[in-house]
Amino acid sequence: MEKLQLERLQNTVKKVYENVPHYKNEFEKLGVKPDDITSLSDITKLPFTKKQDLRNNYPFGLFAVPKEEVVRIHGSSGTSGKPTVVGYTKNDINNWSDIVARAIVTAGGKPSDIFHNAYGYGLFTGGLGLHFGAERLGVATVPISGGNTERQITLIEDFEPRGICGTPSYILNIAEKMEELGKDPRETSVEYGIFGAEPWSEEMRTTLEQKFNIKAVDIYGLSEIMGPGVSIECHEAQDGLHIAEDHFIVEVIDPETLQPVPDGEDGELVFTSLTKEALPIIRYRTGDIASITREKCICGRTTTRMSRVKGRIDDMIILRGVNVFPSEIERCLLTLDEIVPHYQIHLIKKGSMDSAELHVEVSSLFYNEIGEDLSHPLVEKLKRTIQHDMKSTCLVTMSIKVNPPKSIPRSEGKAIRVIDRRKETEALKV
Ligand code: DLL
Repeated sequence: MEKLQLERLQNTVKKVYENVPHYKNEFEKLGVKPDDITSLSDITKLPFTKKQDLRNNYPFGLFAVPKEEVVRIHGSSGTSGKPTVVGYTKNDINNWSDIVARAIVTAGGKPSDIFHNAYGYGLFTGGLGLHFGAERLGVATVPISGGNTERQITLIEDFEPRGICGTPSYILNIAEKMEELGKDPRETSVEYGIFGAEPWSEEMRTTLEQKFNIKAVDIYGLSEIMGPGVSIECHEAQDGLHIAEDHFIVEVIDPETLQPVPDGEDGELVFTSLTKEALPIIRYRTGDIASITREKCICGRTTTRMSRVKGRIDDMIILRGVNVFPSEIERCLLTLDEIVPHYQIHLIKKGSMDSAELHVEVSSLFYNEIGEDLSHPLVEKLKRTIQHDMKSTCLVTMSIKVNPPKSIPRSEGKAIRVIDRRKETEALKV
Protein backbone atom coordinates (compact mmCIF):
# COMPACT_ATOMS: atom_id res chain seq x y z
CA MET A 1 0.00 0.00 0.00
CA GLU A 2 2.78 2.44 0.88
CA LYS A 3 4.57 1.73 -2.38
CA LEU A 4 1.36 2.34 -4.31
CA GLN A 5 0.63 5.51 -2.35
CA LEU A 6 4.10 6.95 -3.00
CA GLU A 7 3.91 6.23 -6.71
CA ARG A 8 0.50 7.84 -6.94
CA LEU A 9 1.51 10.80 -4.74
CA GLN A 10 4.51 11.52 -6.97
CA ASN A 11 2.27 11.42 -10.06
CA THR A 12 -0.28 13.72 -8.47
CA VAL A 13 2.35 16.22 -7.33
CA LYS A 14 3.88 16.32 -10.80
CA LYS A 15 0.46 16.76 -12.40
CA VAL A 16 -0.59 19.72 -10.24
CA TYR A 17 2.83 21.39 -10.55
CA GLU A 18 2.68 21.23 -14.32
CA ASN A 19 -1.00 21.96 -14.87
CA VAL A 20 -2.37 24.12 -12.04
CA PRO A 21 -0.84 27.62 -11.71
CA HIS A 22 -2.10 27.94 -8.12
CA TYR A 23 -0.08 24.89 -7.05
CA LYS A 24 3.02 25.92 -9.02
CA ASN A 25 2.97 29.26 -7.15
CA GLU A 26 2.42 27.63 -3.77
CA PHE A 27 5.20 25.08 -4.38
CA GLU A 28 7.55 27.89 -5.41
CA LYS A 29 6.71 29.91 -2.30
CA LEU A 30 7.83 26.92 -0.19
CA GLY A 31 10.81 26.18 -2.45
CA VAL A 32 9.60 22.64 -3.16
CA LYS A 33 9.79 20.78 -6.48
CA PRO A 34 8.01 17.53 -7.46
CA ASP A 35 11.33 15.65 -7.37
CA ASP A 36 11.70 16.50 -3.66
CA ILE A 37 8.96 13.97 -2.85
CA THR A 38 10.97 10.78 -2.45
CA SER A 39 9.10 9.21 0.49
CA LEU A 40 5.61 9.37 1.95
CA SER A 41 6.81 11.46 4.87
CA ASP A 42 7.86 14.16 2.39
CA ILE A 43 4.18 15.00 2.09
CA THR A 44 4.68 17.52 4.92
CA LYS A 45 6.87 19.58 2.58
CA LEU A 46 3.81 20.29 0.43
CA PRO A 47 1.45 23.26 0.83
CA PHE A 48 -2.00 22.91 2.36
CA THR A 49 -5.10 23.62 0.29
CA LYS A 50 -8.05 25.43 1.87
CA LYS A 51 -11.65 26.01 0.85
CA GLN A 52 -10.71 29.63 0.17
CA ASP A 53 -8.25 28.45 -2.52
CA LEU A 54 -11.15 26.80 -4.36
CA ARG A 55 -13.23 29.97 -3.97
CA ASN A 56 -10.37 32.18 -5.21
CA ASN A 57 -10.10 29.99 -8.30
CA TYR A 58 -13.87 29.75 -8.91
CA PRO A 59 -15.15 28.00 -10.93
CA PHE A 60 -12.54 25.88 -12.76
CA GLY A 61 -9.17 27.45 -11.86
CA LEU A 62 -7.82 24.41 -9.97
CA PHE A 63 -8.74 21.88 -12.67
CA ALA A 64 -5.71 20.01 -13.95
CA VAL A 65 -7.19 18.86 -17.27
CA PRO A 66 -8.70 20.70 -20.25
CA LYS A 67 -12.46 21.32 -19.93
CA GLU A 68 -13.12 18.78 -22.70
CA GLU A 69 -12.01 15.95 -20.42
CA VAL A 70 -14.41 16.89 -17.62
CA VAL A 71 -17.61 14.83 -17.66
CA ARG A 72 -19.25 15.88 -14.38
CA ILE A 73 -19.42 18.98 -12.18
CA HIS A 74 -20.58 18.95 -8.56
CA GLY A 75 -20.68 21.66 -5.95
CA SER A 76 -20.48 21.74 -2.22
CA SER A 77 -23.59 22.90 -0.42
CA GLY A 78 -21.57 25.66 1.27
CA THR A 79 -22.90 28.22 3.70
CA SER A 80 -23.10 31.40 1.67
CA GLY A 81 -22.27 32.82 -1.73
CA LYS A 82 -21.02 30.73 -4.59
CA PRO A 83 -20.69 26.97 -4.21
CA THR A 84 -17.30 25.29 -4.23
CA VAL A 85 -17.05 23.70 -7.65
CA VAL A 86 -15.46 20.31 -8.27
CA GLY A 87 -15.01 18.33 -11.50
CA TYR A 88 -14.49 14.73 -12.59
CA THR A 89 -13.06 13.03 -15.68
CA LYS A 90 -14.42 9.70 -16.93
CA ASN A 91 -11.68 7.98 -15.00
CA ASP A 92 -12.53 9.91 -11.83
CA ILE A 93 -16.17 8.78 -12.05
CA ASN A 94 -14.97 5.25 -12.69
CA ASN A 95 -12.73 5.23 -9.59
CA TRP A 96 -15.39 6.92 -7.46
CA SER A 97 -17.93 4.28 -8.50
CA ASP A 98 -15.50 1.51 -7.52
CA ILE A 99 -14.78 3.16 -4.17
CA VAL A 100 -18.48 3.54 -3.37
CA ALA A 101 -19.28 -0.02 -4.57
CA ARG A 102 -16.60 -1.24 -2.17
CA ALA A 103 -18.05 0.98 0.56
CA ILE A 104 -21.53 -0.53 0.13
CA VAL A 105 -20.06 -4.03 0.46
CA THR A 106 -18.19 -2.88 3.58
CA ALA A 107 -21.55 -1.78 4.97
CA GLY A 108 -23.08 -5.20 4.32
CA GLY A 109 -24.51 -4.70 0.81
CA LYS A 110 -24.73 -7.43 -1.87
CA PRO A 111 -25.23 -7.23 -5.66
CA SER A 112 -28.67 -8.81 -5.32
CA ASP A 113 -29.97 -5.98 -3.09
CA ILE A 114 -32.49 -3.29 -3.79
CA PHE A 115 -31.07 -0.01 -2.54
CA HIS A 116 -33.16 3.03 -1.54
CA ASN A 117 -31.08 6.16 -2.11
CA ALA A 118 -32.54 9.10 -0.16
CA TYR A 119 -29.50 11.35 -0.57
CA GLY A 120 -30.24 14.48 -2.58
CA TYR A 121 -29.56 14.24 -6.33
CA GLY A 122 -28.08 17.39 -7.81
CA LEU A 123 -24.97 19.47 -7.29
CA PHE A 124 -24.60 17.71 -3.91
CA THR A 125 -22.37 14.63 -4.33
CA GLY A 126 -24.48 12.37 -2.05
CA GLY A 127 -27.21 11.22 -4.47
CA LEU A 128 -25.19 10.60 -7.63
CA GLY A 129 -22.13 9.40 -5.68
CA LEU A 130 -24.04 6.59 -3.97
CA HIS A 131 -26.03 5.95 -7.14
CA PHE A 132 -23.05 5.22 -9.39
CA GLY A 133 -21.41 3.10 -6.69
CA ALA A 134 -24.57 1.09 -6.13
CA GLU A 135 -25.01 0.50 -9.87
CA ARG A 136 -21.36 -0.49 -10.15
CA LEU A 137 -21.95 -3.11 -7.47
CA GLY A 138 -24.98 -4.32 -9.36
CA VAL A 139 -27.70 -3.46 -6.87
CA ALA A 140 -31.06 -2.20 -8.12
CA THR A 141 -30.87 1.45 -7.14
CA VAL A 142 -33.97 3.51 -6.39
CA PRO A 143 -33.05 7.16 -7.10
CA ILE A 144 -35.72 8.65 -4.87
CA SER A 145 -33.52 11.57 -3.63
CA GLY A 146 -34.56 13.54 -0.50
CA GLY A 147 -38.04 14.83 0.31
CA ASN A 148 -41.59 13.71 -0.42
CA THR A 149 -41.47 11.50 2.63
CA GLU A 150 -44.83 9.77 2.20
CA ARG A 151 -43.85 8.60 -1.27
CA GLN A 152 -40.53 7.35 0.13
CA ILE A 153 -42.51 5.23 2.61
CA THR A 154 -44.73 3.78 -0.12
CA LEU A 155 -41.70 2.83 -2.20
CA ILE A 156 -39.94 1.27 0.79
CA GLU A 157 -43.04 -0.84 1.42
CA ASP A 158 -43.54 -1.78 -2.24
CA PHE A 159 -39.96 -2.31 -3.48
CA GLU A 160 -38.68 -3.94 -0.28
CA PRO A 161 -35.11 -2.58 -0.31
CA ARG A 162 -32.46 -4.33 1.78
CA GLY A 163 -30.30 -1.20 1.96
CA ILE A 164 -31.13 2.44 2.56
CA CYS A 165 -29.00 5.57 2.60
CA GLY A 166 -29.52 9.22 3.46
CA THR A 167 -28.56 11.75 6.09
CA PRO A 168 -29.27 10.36 9.58
CA SER A 169 -31.56 13.32 10.32
CA TYR A 170 -33.65 12.65 7.21
CA ILE A 171 -33.88 8.91 7.82
CA LEU A 172 -35.12 9.68 11.33
CA ASN A 173 -37.68 11.95 9.74
CA ILE A 174 -38.89 9.00 7.58
CA ALA A 175 -39.22 6.80 10.69
CA GLU A 176 -41.26 9.45 12.49
CA LYS A 177 -43.54 9.92 9.51
CA MET A 178 -44.14 6.16 9.41
CA GLU A 179 -45.03 6.12 13.09
CA GLU A 180 -47.35 9.06 12.55
CA LEU A 181 -49.12 7.04 9.83
CA GLY A 182 -49.49 4.12 12.24
CA LYS A 183 -46.78 2.03 10.53
CA ASP A 184 -43.91 0.28 12.25
CA PRO A 185 -40.50 0.97 10.62
CA ARG A 186 -39.24 -2.29 12.17
CA GLU A 187 -41.52 -4.19 9.83
CA THR A 188 -39.90 -2.91 6.63
CA SER A 189 -37.50 -5.08 4.62
CA VAL A 190 -34.54 -2.79 5.36
CA GLU A 191 -31.53 -4.54 6.94
CA TYR A 192 -28.73 -1.97 6.73
CA GLY A 193 -28.39 1.80 6.49
CA ILE A 194 -25.51 3.94 5.20
CA PHE A 195 -25.76 7.30 6.91
CA GLY A 196 -23.53 10.36 6.84
CA ALA A 197 -22.92 13.77 5.26
CA GLU A 198 -23.52 15.38 8.67
CA PRO A 199 -22.24 14.76 12.19
CA TRP A 200 -24.28 12.27 14.21
CA SER A 201 -23.75 10.57 17.55
CA GLU A 202 -23.53 6.97 18.79
CA GLU A 203 -26.86 7.61 20.52
CA MET A 204 -28.42 8.58 17.19
CA ARG A 205 -27.08 5.32 15.75
CA THR A 206 -28.83 3.37 18.52
CA THR A 207 -32.05 5.30 17.92
CA LEU A 208 -32.01 4.59 14.16
CA GLU A 209 -30.98 0.95 14.59
CA GLN A 210 -33.78 0.34 17.06
CA LYS A 211 -36.43 2.23 15.13
CA PHE A 212 -35.78 0.28 11.90
CA ASN A 213 -34.22 -2.88 13.36
CA ILE A 214 -31.20 -2.41 11.09
CA LYS A 215 -27.44 -2.13 11.24
CA ALA A 216 -26.41 1.49 10.66
CA VAL A 217 -22.94 2.50 9.48
CA ASP A 218 -21.29 5.87 9.12
CA ILE A 219 -20.08 7.06 5.70
CA TYR A 220 -17.86 10.09 5.29
CA GLY A 221 -16.71 12.19 2.40
CA LEU A 222 -16.51 15.67 1.00
CA SER A 223 -16.89 17.14 -2.46
CA GLU A 224 -13.42 18.68 -2.54
CA ILE A 225 -11.84 15.24 -2.12
CA MET A 226 -14.39 13.25 -4.14
CA GLY A 227 -17.75 12.93 -2.37
CA PRO A 228 -19.16 10.06 -0.27
CA GLY A 229 -16.90 7.04 0.16
CA VAL A 230 -13.65 8.60 1.34
CA SER A 231 -14.25 6.36 4.36
CA ILE A 232 -16.92 4.05 5.74
CA GLU A 233 -17.46 1.80 8.76
CA CYS A 234 -17.62 -1.94 8.30
CA HIS A 235 -20.80 -3.68 9.43
CA GLU A 236 -18.74 -6.23 11.38
CA ALA A 237 -17.13 -3.80 13.85
CA GLN A 238 -18.94 -0.45 13.41
CA ASP A 239 -15.84 0.92 15.03
CA GLY A 240 -14.12 3.58 12.98
CA LEU A 241 -14.34 4.38 9.29
CA HIS A 242 -11.99 2.54 6.88
CA ILE A 243 -10.26 5.08 4.66
CA ALA A 244 -9.89 4.27 0.95
CA GLU A 245 -6.14 4.62 1.27
CA ASP A 246 -5.33 3.51 -2.25
CA HIS A 247 -6.98 6.78 -3.35
CA PHE A 248 -6.40 9.17 -0.44
CA ILE A 249 -3.67 9.87 2.09
CA VAL A 250 -4.92 11.02 5.48
CA GLU A 251 -3.10 13.26 7.96
CA VAL A 252 -4.37 14.67 11.24
CA ILE A 253 -3.05 18.07 12.30
CA ASP A 254 -3.45 20.54 15.11
CA PRO A 255 -5.53 23.29 13.44
CA GLU A 256 -3.61 26.01 15.33
CA THR A 257 0.02 24.90 14.92
CA LEU A 258 -0.58 22.85 11.73
CA GLN A 259 1.73 20.17 13.17
CA PRO A 260 0.77 16.46 13.04
CA VAL A 261 -0.98 15.06 16.12
CA PRO A 262 -0.31 11.49 17.31
CA ASP A 263 -2.65 8.64 16.31
CA GLY A 264 -5.63 8.43 18.64
CA GLU A 265 -5.73 12.17 19.33
CA ASP A 266 -8.33 14.52 17.88
CA GLY A 267 -7.25 17.00 15.25
CA GLU A 268 -8.21 18.35 11.83
CA LEU A 269 -8.40 15.80 9.03
CA VAL A 270 -6.27 16.59 5.99
CA PHE A 271 -6.57 14.58 2.76
CA THR A 272 -4.47 14.33 -0.39
CA SER A 273 -6.01 12.70 -3.44
CA LEU A 274 -3.89 10.08 -5.21
CA THR A 275 -5.81 9.22 -8.36
CA LYS A 276 -7.96 12.26 -9.16
CA GLU A 277 -7.42 13.69 -12.65
CA ALA A 278 -9.77 16.68 -13.00
CA LEU A 279 -9.27 18.13 -9.53
CA PRO A 280 -6.28 16.57 -7.81
CA ILE A 281 -5.97 18.07 -4.37
CA ILE A 282 -2.96 18.39 -2.09
CA ARG A 283 -3.26 18.37 1.72
CA TYR A 284 -6.84 19.65 1.83
CA ARG A 285 -7.75 21.02 5.25
CA THR A 286 -11.24 19.64 5.77
CA GLY A 287 -12.15 21.57 8.93
CA ASP A 288 -13.45 18.24 10.30
CA ILE A 289 -12.32 17.04 13.72
CA ALA A 290 -11.53 13.34 14.23
CA SER A 291 -8.71 10.98 15.18
CA ILE A 292 -7.17 8.00 13.37
CA THR A 293 -5.98 4.52 14.30
CA ARG A 294 -3.76 2.18 12.30
CA GLU A 295 -4.66 -0.92 14.31
CA LYS A 296 -6.07 -3.87 12.40
CA CYS A 297 -9.85 -4.10 12.49
CA ILE A 298 -11.72 -7.24 13.51
CA CYS A 299 -13.22 -7.37 10.00
CA GLY A 300 -9.72 -8.15 8.71
CA ARG A 301 -9.19 -4.92 6.80
CA THR A 302 -5.84 -3.28 7.49
CA THR A 303 -6.57 0.26 6.29
CA THR A 304 -6.23 3.26 8.58
CA ARG A 305 -9.52 4.04 10.29
CA MET A 306 -10.84 7.44 11.34
CA SER A 307 -13.15 8.03 14.27
CA ARG A 308 -16.61 9.45 13.82
CA VAL A 309 -16.31 13.16 12.93
CA LYS A 310 -17.09 15.17 16.06
CA GLY A 311 -17.98 18.22 14.03
CA ARG A 312 -16.56 20.97 11.89
CA ILE A 313 -14.26 23.53 13.44
CA ASP A 314 -16.71 26.20 12.16
CA ASP A 315 -19.60 24.53 14.04
CA MET A 316 -17.78 24.36 17.34
CA ILE A 317 -19.52 26.52 19.89
CA ILE A 318 -17.33 28.33 22.39
CA LEU A 319 -19.19 29.36 25.52
CA ARG A 320 -17.19 31.07 28.21
CA GLY A 321 -14.04 29.35 27.04
CA VAL A 322 -15.56 25.87 26.81
CA ASN A 323 -15.60 24.24 23.36
CA VAL A 324 -18.54 22.06 22.50
CA PHE A 325 -19.77 20.39 19.31
CA PRO A 326 -23.50 19.97 18.55
CA SER A 327 -22.97 16.19 18.31
CA GLU A 328 -21.93 16.11 21.98
CA ILE A 329 -25.12 17.91 22.93
CA GLU A 330 -27.08 15.40 20.85
CA ARG A 331 -25.60 12.57 22.93
CA CYS A 332 -27.11 14.04 26.12
CA LEU A 333 -30.50 14.71 24.57
CA LEU A 334 -31.02 11.24 23.16
CA THR A 335 -30.93 9.66 26.58
CA LEU A 336 -34.20 11.36 27.57
CA ASP A 337 -37.58 9.82 26.71
CA GLU A 338 -39.58 13.04 27.05
CA ILE A 339 -37.94 14.64 24.01
CA VAL A 340 -37.41 13.62 20.39
CA PRO A 341 -34.03 13.69 18.61
CA HIS A 342 -34.58 17.06 16.94
CA TYR A 343 -32.86 20.08 18.38
CA GLN A 344 -31.36 23.43 17.50
CA ILE A 345 -28.81 25.60 19.22
CA HIS A 346 -29.37 29.34 18.91
CA LEU A 347 -26.32 31.47 19.57
CA ILE A 348 -27.28 34.81 21.08
CA LYS A 349 -25.62 37.79 22.74
CA LYS A 350 -26.34 38.51 26.37
CA GLY A 351 -24.68 41.85 27.01
CA SER A 352 -21.21 41.39 25.58
CA MET A 353 -21.17 37.63 26.28
CA ASP A 354 -21.98 34.87 23.82
CA SER A 355 -24.62 32.60 25.15
CA ALA A 356 -26.70 29.73 23.82
CA GLU A 357 -30.30 28.62 23.87
CA LEU A 358 -30.96 24.96 23.35
CA HIS A 359 -34.30 24.38 21.63
CA VAL A 360 -35.73 20.92 22.17
CA GLU A 361 -39.04 19.35 21.23
CA VAL A 362 -41.19 17.14 23.45
CA SER A 363 -42.55 13.80 22.27
CA SER A 364 -46.28 13.62 21.52
CA LEU A 365 -46.68 11.13 24.38
CA PHE A 366 -45.17 13.48 26.93
CA TYR A 367 -47.14 16.42 25.46
CA ASN A 368 -50.38 14.54 26.09
CA GLU A 369 -49.24 13.59 29.57
CA ILE A 370 -48.78 17.28 30.51
CA GLY A 371 -52.13 18.22 28.96
CA GLU A 372 -50.37 20.25 26.21
CA ASP A 373 -49.33 22.74 28.88
CA LEU A 374 -45.68 23.73 28.58
CA SER A 375 -45.81 25.58 31.91
CA HIS A 376 -46.49 22.23 33.64
CA PRO A 377 -44.12 21.44 36.57
CA LEU A 378 -42.88 18.34 34.69
CA VAL A 379 -41.55 20.65 31.98
CA GLU A 380 -39.61 22.64 34.57
CA LYS A 381 -38.22 19.38 35.88
CA LEU A 382 -37.24 18.32 32.34
CA LYS A 383 -35.45 21.63 31.77
CA ARG A 384 -33.49 21.19 35.00
CA THR A 385 -32.50 17.63 34.00
CA ILE A 386 -31.26 18.76 30.57
CA GLN A 387 -29.38 21.67 32.07
CA HIS A 388 -27.77 19.40 34.63
CA ASP A 389 -26.77 16.79 31.99
CA MET A 390 -25.37 19.48 29.77
CA LYS A 391 -23.34 20.94 32.60
CA SER A 392 -21.95 17.61 33.75
CA THR A 393 -21.14 16.07 30.36
CA CYS A 394 -20.44 19.06 28.10
CA LEU A 395 -19.43 21.55 30.81
CA VAL A 396 -21.63 24.29 29.40
CA THR A 397 -24.65 26.14 30.69
CA MET A 398 -27.44 26.83 28.23
CA SER A 399 -30.93 28.11 28.65
CA ILE A 400 -33.39 25.44 27.59
CA LYS A 401 -36.44 26.21 25.45
CA VAL A 402 -39.01 23.45 25.38
CA ASN A 403 -41.21 23.39 22.28
CA PRO A 404 -44.35 21.45 21.31
CA PRO A 405 -44.17 18.40 18.98
CA LYS A 406 -43.26 19.02 15.31
CA SER A 407 -42.12 22.61 15.91
CA ILE A 408 -38.43 22.21 15.07
CA PRO A 409 -37.87 22.20 11.29
CA ARG A 410 -37.23 18.72 9.85
CA SER A 411 -34.43 18.21 7.38
CA GLU A 412 -34.63 16.62 3.95
CA GLY A 413 -30.84 16.69 3.65
CA LYS A 414 -28.27 17.99 6.07
CA ALA A 415 -29.83 19.14 9.36
CA ILE A 416 -29.14 22.70 10.52
CA ARG A 417 -28.22 22.45 14.19
CA VAL A 418 -26.68 25.82 14.97
CA ILE A 419 -28.39 29.14 14.27
CA ASP A 420 -26.26 32.20 14.82
CA ARG A 421 -28.52 35.00 16.06
CA ARG A 422 -25.72 36.97 17.72
CA LYS A 423 -25.94 39.94 15.33
CA GLU A 424 -29.70 40.36 15.69
CA THR A 425 -29.73 39.84 19.47
CA GLU A 426 -26.88 42.31 19.89
CA ALA A 427 -28.95 44.90 18.02
CA LEU A 428 -31.89 44.29 20.40
CA LYS A 429 -29.80 45.25 23.38
CA VAL A 430 -28.76 48.67 22.03
O1 DLL B 1 -21.49 15.58 2.46
C1 DLL B 1 -20.46 14.04 0.91
C2 DLL B 1 -21.25 12.92 1.49
C3 DLL B 1 -22.46 12.56 0.92
C4 DLL B 1 -20.76 12.20 2.56
C5 DLL B 1 -23.19 11.49 1.42
C6 DLL B 1 -21.46 11.11 3.07
C7 DLL B 1 -22.68 10.77 2.50
P1 DLL B 1 -20.17 17.95 1.20
O2 DLL B 1 -21.54 18.44 0.90
O3 DLL B 1 -19.04 18.57 0.45
O4 DLL B 1 -20.03 16.42 0.90
O5 DLL B 1 -19.93 18.12 2.74
C8 DLL B 1 -18.76 17.65 3.33
O6 DLL B 1 -19.91 17.19 5.41
O7 DLL B 1 -16.47 18.16 5.43
C9 DLL B 1 -18.12 17.11 6.92
O8 DLL B 1 -18.11 18.34 7.61
C10 DLL B 1 -19.56 16.69 6.69
N1 DLL B 1 -19.66 15.22 6.69
C11 DLL B 1 -19.71 14.37 5.65
N2 DLL B 1 -19.85 13.09 6.08
C12 DLL B 1 -19.87 13.14 7.44
C13 DLL B 1 -20.01 12.17 8.47
C14 DLL B 1 -20.73 15.41 1.52
N3 DLL B 1 -20.16 10.88 8.22
C15 DLL B 1 -18.79 17.87 4.82
N4 DLL B 1 -19.96 12.62 9.76
C16 DLL B 1 -17.58 17.30 5.52
C17 DLL B 1 -19.81 13.92 10.05
C18 DLL B 1 -19.75 14.50 7.82
N5 DLL B 1 -19.73 14.87 9.11
